[in-house]
This record gives sequence, C-alpha cells and structure tokens, in this order.
Amino acid sequence: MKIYDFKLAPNPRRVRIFLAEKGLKVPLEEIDIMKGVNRQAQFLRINPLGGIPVLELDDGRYLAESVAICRYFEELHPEPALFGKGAFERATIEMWNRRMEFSVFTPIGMVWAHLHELTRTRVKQIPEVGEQQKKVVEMRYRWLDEELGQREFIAGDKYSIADITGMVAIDFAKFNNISIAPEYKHLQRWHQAVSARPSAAA
Ligand SMILES: N[C@@H](CCC(=O)N[C@@H](CS)C(=O)NCC(=O)O)C(=O)O
Repeated sequence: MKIYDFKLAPNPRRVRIFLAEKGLKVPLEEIDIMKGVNRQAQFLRINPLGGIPVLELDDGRYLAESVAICRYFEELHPEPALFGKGAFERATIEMWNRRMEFSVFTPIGMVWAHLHELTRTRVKQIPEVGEQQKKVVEMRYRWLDEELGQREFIAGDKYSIADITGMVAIDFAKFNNISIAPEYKHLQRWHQAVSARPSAAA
C-alpha cells in the first residue's frame, strides 16, 4: 500500500493529517505536480483526472479523492471516529465537511488559480474572478468566526474531518496572502488549537 503525495499540496495534506490522527503510517511517494508528473501518461493511468492524492492498495486497486481515501481508513480503523458516530453526528460532520470543501476551500482554490503566479502558465487566469473570490473568502471567514463562537470545533464539540478540511484550506489561503483577520477571535482560537495538534505537521 502507498499514497501518491505531494508535500506542498493541500489535498494530500488532508489525508496525511487524517492518518496521523488515527496513528497510522502509510508509505508516501512524492509526485511532483509542479513539474507535471501527475499529468504524464503513467500517472493518468492511475487517476485519469490527474489529481493527487491517490491510494494504491496491495492488490493493485486505486482510490482517488481525499475524502474517499479518508473514509476507507475510517472503515478499517474506526477510532478515533473522524466522520462521527450515529446518524445525526455523521450527517452533521458530512454537512460541515462539504461546507468546508465547497464554501471555503473552493473559493480559496479559485483565488489561487486566478491570481497566483505559479498557476499563470497552467490556467487561463481571469484576475477579476480571483479578486471577486477573495471577497467570498472574506465573507466565509466572517461566517466561520460566528459559527466558532458557538462551539469548539467546526462540526460540534469533537475534532473531525471538517476541521482537517477547514484548517488545510485556511493554511493554503496563506499562499495567496489571505490570513485570518485579528478581529476574528473565534476563528483564530480554533485555528491555533487545530494547528497545535501534532497531526498538523504531517
Ligand atoms: N477533489 C480531489 C482534488 C485533487 C486535486 O486537485 N489535487 C491537487 C493537489 S491539492 C492536484 O493534484 N493538482 C494538480 C493538478 O490537478 O494538475 C481530492 O480531494 O483529492
């Protein structure tokens, strides 16, 4: 078993943090996406969409998509439960993880795609889209600050996959010169707490 990884990229980091929270170690193989190794025929046979991470099982099967890979390990190693337990908690964590992906990570990714110099040769950049998405990110940070004024973690009183997605997205935003404004005390408090967990260094 191994995971195709790239140390600097946010999605594989989600899986590394998840595994660290579970106390699991899986060999990693670095795929340099900045050099386009993931866009070469050999890797496209593994994942036709070219994205990393990808989990390769010992029997030759593959799983792509960070959350699918995390779910696989959750099934095999249920504790600590990072996708929740019971119908309501599981659905709540699912809701929040999807919100972190679609409403926080996606606009941050759009800022990266449309404004960052490293994506200039890969994407037809439309700077106005990047600037507009920056405003969306700012709105989402304000919303998260309000939410985190009501509970300890993103999806409730327990750390979950939603905290992993949220933290990884917010850390990735720093590459795009977006940081948490000092007045967002609850968001700051949460970010410091999740960043202090040993898994954050994975
Ligand atoms: N939805 C996928 C996204 C995978 C993805 O886009 N990964 C990025 C790295 S964070 C990547 O491989 N980018 C390079 C490329 O697509 O060429 C997941 O959650 O795993």
